[in-house]
Amino acid sequence: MRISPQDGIGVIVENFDSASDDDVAQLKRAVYRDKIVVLKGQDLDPHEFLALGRRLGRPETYYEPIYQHPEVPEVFVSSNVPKDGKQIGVPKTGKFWHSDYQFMPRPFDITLIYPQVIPTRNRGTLFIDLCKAYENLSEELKLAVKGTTATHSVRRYFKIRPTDVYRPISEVIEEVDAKTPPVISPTAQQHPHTDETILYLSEGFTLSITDANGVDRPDMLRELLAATGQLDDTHQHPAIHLQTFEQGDMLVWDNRSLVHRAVHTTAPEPTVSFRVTVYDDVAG
Ligand code: 7UC
Ligand code: FE
Repeated sequence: MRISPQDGIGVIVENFDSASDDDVAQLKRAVYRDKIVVLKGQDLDPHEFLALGRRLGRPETYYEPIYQHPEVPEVFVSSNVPKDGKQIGVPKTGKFWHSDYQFMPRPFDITLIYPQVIPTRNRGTLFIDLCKAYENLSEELKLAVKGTTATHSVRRYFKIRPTDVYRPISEVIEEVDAKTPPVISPTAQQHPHTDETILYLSEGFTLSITDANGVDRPDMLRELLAATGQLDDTHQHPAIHLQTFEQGDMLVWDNRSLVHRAVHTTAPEPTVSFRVTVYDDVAG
């Protein structure tokens, strides 16, 4: 296999052989070191895609069944294209800054996205490296973050399911909070593979920051989100990396240290992508 750098964050990998243990080990190292890997020339059905995911870790099935691929539930489907007249997966997923499963007790370690139908305009995924974001904080802010915790929840971005139609919204919200209660984690945390410090928060899922005295700090949350680039609605902030892709590309990224957001066309263009998410060998 051949690894070459790309502009911004990440590397391009060509001639990857998923049957080769050496290629898989190199790919994993690249994911942790370079954060985003663009695997070129992939031609896989959903079963083969899942098998590739298994080479990187233990796949986890998304907890809400509406997202699951009808034949391979471990494959998460983002799609606005009906199949045989039926909606499969969920349209317009992830259109906000987040990391995958950040609202769960154990967020995913590695995400693999395999675009199937790619729109002609406004395609791609935006990324921000939260390790770089921490590094770039002022010494004063780094000190202030120490000992604080961040609370994450899916509450603001939970998608109404077809079965929720005509249910009172309060009941749906209660169900979301019961099934996925807010999770609390250190705002600054160590990456187990690289030892970098991650400023672990997102505009979409992080509800609040609590300081060492137990005081809610909305001011600090805003300041940190702004510093990372997540409050820039023009998406021109220098920390934002636009990852584009073409047919046959697969994106593999370090979900611990990146936040991302999908770019979705405003025009009603068909868009389909498959996703597999895995846990690696670090206990958690
Ligand atoms: O529909 C979506 O945007 C899915 C989102 C709430 N969760 C994706 C994830 O993996 O955390
Ligand atoms: Fe996502």
